Amino acid sequence: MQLYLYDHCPYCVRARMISGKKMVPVENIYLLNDDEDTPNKLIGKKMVPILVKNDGSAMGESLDIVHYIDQLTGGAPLNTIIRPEIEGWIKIADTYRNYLTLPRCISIKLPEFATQSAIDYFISKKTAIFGDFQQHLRNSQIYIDRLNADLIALSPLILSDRGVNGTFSMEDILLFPLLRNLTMVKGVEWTAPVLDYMNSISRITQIPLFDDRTI
Ligand SMILES: N[C@@H](CCC(=O)N[C@@H](CS)C(=O)NCC(=O)O)C(=O)O
Repeated sequence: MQLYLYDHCPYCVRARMISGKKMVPVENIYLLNDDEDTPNKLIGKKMVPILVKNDGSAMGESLDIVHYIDQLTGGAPLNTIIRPEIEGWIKIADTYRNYLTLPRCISIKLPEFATQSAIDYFISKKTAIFGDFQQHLRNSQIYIDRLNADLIALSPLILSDRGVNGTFSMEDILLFPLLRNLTMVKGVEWTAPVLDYMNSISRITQIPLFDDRTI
């Protein structure tokens, strides 16, 4: 199977997590961000992740892909219970995380931004939705302070470094991709429980963090 994706895309990380954890062989194909033709041809819209199954059919929507790969392997399906505290934490982080990650992800040598036209496409599209990147970079400390406080609040919700609710579950599929993206941000004060959790899930799912290239 092939997974069409961008490295900075948290929805794509969901799909990578389940294939990594369940050791289902999937070939990652990184698209340039301005490649509209490939996704349009596969699923009729410009969106990733896209899984091309062994029978050649294409599937979009990250959670559909997670469920598909999960059931392929047999065994116990992922626990899909999401604690309201985790849902609430994600909702709060969603209000500012893009202001930190969108202006940075174009500068850390990701495959989807290998050309200037891919970078320009992304800046133009995301600026229209989220506002000016330079402004967000200037305001970074405001969002980093918020994140630091939120990481302290998240720490007691992490019950194990094998999975935020004790074992690998849907909570990890929703939470880890957001945290992973935030590892590209310099100056974040990661608490020990969150850091242990991220390093462990990174190992289990074979998805590297961005902590070697913070800006
Ligand atoms: N509901 C979709 C959302 C996927 C999504 O928003 N993907 C973004 C990348 S993070 C995308 O492809 N956006 C179109 C674009 O970047 O042009 C899912 O869960 O798979």
